[in-house]
Amino acid sequence: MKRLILVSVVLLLLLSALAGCARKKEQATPLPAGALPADAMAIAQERGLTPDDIAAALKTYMPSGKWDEYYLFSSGGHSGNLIVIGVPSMRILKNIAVFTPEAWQGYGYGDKATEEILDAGNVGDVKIRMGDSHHPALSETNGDYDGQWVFINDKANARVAVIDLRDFRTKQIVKDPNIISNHGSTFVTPNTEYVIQGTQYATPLGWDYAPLSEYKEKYRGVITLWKFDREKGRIVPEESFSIEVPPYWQDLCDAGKLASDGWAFCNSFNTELFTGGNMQGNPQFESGVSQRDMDYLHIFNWRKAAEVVAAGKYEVINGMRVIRLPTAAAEGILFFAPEPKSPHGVDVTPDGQYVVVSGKLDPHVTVYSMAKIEKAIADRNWTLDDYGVPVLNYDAVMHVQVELGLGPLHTQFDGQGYAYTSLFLDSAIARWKLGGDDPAAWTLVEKTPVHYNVGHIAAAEGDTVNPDGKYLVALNKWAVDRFLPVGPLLPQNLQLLDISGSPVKLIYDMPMGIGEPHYAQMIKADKLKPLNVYPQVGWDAIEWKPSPYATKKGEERIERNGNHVTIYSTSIRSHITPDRVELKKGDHVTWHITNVETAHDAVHGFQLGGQNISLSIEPGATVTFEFVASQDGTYAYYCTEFCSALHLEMMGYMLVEP
Ligand code: CUK
Ligand code: CUA
Repeated sequence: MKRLILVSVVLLLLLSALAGCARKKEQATPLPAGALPADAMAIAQERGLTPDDIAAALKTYMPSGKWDEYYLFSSGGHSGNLIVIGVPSMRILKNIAVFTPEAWQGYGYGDKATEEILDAGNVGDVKIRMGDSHHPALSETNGDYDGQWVFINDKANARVAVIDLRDFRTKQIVKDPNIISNHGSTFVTPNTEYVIQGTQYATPLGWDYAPLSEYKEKYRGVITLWKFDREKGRIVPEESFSIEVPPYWQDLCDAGKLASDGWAFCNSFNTELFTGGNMQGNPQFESGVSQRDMDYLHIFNWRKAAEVVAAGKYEVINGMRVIRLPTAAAEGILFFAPEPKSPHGVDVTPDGQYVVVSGKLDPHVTVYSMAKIEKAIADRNWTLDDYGVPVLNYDAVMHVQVELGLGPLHTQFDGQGYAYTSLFLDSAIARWKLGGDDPAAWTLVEKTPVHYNVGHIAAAEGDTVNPDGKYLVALNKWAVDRFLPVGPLLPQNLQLLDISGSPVKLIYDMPMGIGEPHYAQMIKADKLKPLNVYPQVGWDAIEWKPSPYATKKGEERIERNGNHVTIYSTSIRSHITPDRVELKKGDHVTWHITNVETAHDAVHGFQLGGQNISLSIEPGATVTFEFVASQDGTYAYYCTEFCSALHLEMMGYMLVEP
């Protein structure tokens, strides 16, 4: 009970810290005379800019036509998408539709291929058209981003999506058949062999019904290793597998690399096995799951797990191969290490030697040594938890704790031996030194205020074996007073920090009026080679091959077979052919449109009023949609991209005869 009261007090403190998050206006230092050419000086003086403001402007201003140095791929949170931003200018370049339909990209508004992608993520017979995207993961080769693919999870429905960076389009959504929410997702193994995904809220496998009184016996989590086939550019569910884990509410995960290659790590935060009941006289969830001093860092050997699956030691549950919990414990696949309660982020250092765990309720980060973990495993220096999983001796595996400040959440790295940790309650970024063998050498260096209540941070290639340093983006949860007011729902505030020197400098505020970003990853722009137009006219962008429905100019036609009508169309500046389509009420229509253009940016859109159809037909692409002409009448369809001076004329009539 005492502990519960303590927890409630801590939580109250958290809340008051949130409400009062520091909002001091910095004092402006005047610009020394002669610091700038006279005309620039006049602007700076008129706008009241400080030398720091001017330096920040010079670092982030991107002259017209110049390209940014990095791409930032930011989750769009509950907007269910993935947002592409240029760094350092912080200009939004694209909002890639992933889990949510998006009309401009023609995603989920008739385009058959995109409807099929979305439908693959349906839950039973419920069409899911939303998502809570959290963690993008760029594909890696030898632990470094390779710029080919990016993956992202949907926490709300336990799904993972594959996005192709040749054309920045979503190509696949997979649904985990055994869990209903994920969070430790997505993280790739160093050569993108697997995309890692962990459960968040435990349920019986397959989210079958079982009363909460049977939580301990029946509820479970899984860690799923989705096999990625680079050749096909697809996750292959038949080659994927899950590892059953106790219902401890797994949180974030990270893959090992170099010294920890073959391993992966996930936090957990409900080893209490608490199940709520705030109307039945039980404590609130936030107290109930925070009673024990320690939760468990999950340490698992995915390479060994793959061998165990190959040896046939699994059960197929709802179509997925699952290594059951006793097998995982017995085969040396799964270990726990105690970690200070209610941890959030877990991040592996660039050399793979250390695992950094941040606890929301602990001002320290706790650093584990991979060498010590391996030694403790070899020495069998463990006790068993209630499920028979070895719990390694904390003192044997914990390397050092570094006190950083209030509410540490997530950690990134630069190439200079520094780590950066977001401090949610302090609204600051801590820069601290990775010390190596000597625990005394791990020290806090400086703290930089951000605005406000920072969640994830993303440094340039900051979670790879080879971080770039240079820039760091703070993805802040609260914006409060930073921007012009827009009503009670405020934009997200992404802040850019220059981490190339000391002290760290805040150089840009970027309001983003889309969803809530969680994690983001930043990749050097020259690693990406997106194409300008599809490889040939009549291209199927999802299957990545010529479309069987490609239509050449002059070969447009309408074919009727009973009440099935098939239309083969083309679009080119400034007409759609055919521009007259005559149907009968009840006709089943299959309509293919090929954009026969090969010019860069010569995109034609297509919207058909009254039918909920919106397509994007990019240069060279063939797109198909189907509908039933269930209502007679006269309809207009037209191009939605202002593609030429005669764009408004790019239309057609569809007549549906009663
Ligand atoms: S979580 Cu959102 S701030 Cu989903 Cu990675 Cu930590
Ligand atoms: Cu094509 Cu407007």
